[in-house]
Amino acid sequence: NESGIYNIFNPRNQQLLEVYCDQTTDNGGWMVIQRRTDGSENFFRTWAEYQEKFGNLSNEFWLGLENLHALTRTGSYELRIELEDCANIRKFAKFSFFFIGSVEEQYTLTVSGYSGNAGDSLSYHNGRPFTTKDMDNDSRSGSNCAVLNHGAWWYENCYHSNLNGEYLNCQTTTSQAANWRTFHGHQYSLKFIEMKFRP
Ligand SMILES: [Ca+2]
Repeated sequence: NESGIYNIFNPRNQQLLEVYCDQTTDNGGWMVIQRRTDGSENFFRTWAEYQEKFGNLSNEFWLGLENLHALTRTGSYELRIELEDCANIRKFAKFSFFFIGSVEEQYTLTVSGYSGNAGDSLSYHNGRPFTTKDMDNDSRSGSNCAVLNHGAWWYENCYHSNLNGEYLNCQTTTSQAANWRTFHGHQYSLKFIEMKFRP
């Protein structure tokens, strides 16, 4: 029951998948989807890269859209997002339902049932497919929101949150920052971000 790296059964391919579990926050049981801590990992990546896991499970990483689809389709899951600013103020947003669609659905995000103290900057993205710099599935005509905002997300036109944006270590200068609109606005680069889900 300690937080750390575990091997779990991956229904995607009947093999073991190495994941990070948070066993302390909010009674534990969380599988971490994404973490930003220091800017050491590049998150401005392609569609093919976002389909798979990348980064370091002990630090910055992304669990991969194919894994997320395979895992979230097995039951009913909730989502929790931790956000910390540079004054070490930590807030969270929690959603009582979370599901990632298949590749045929461009990994559409389904999320509902917000609670928390960070504000809801994700419901705007409910029902949206995933967009990367080389795969424009957003609703903004004539340009790609991932290219404009140096991230990869369930963009509409374009976003209320950009958690895969640039890690700029608390600078407040650009909408390309990894930010959450209802916590310091859309130009504030958060110091710590963690996304996780559990049954
Ligand atoms: Ca577009």
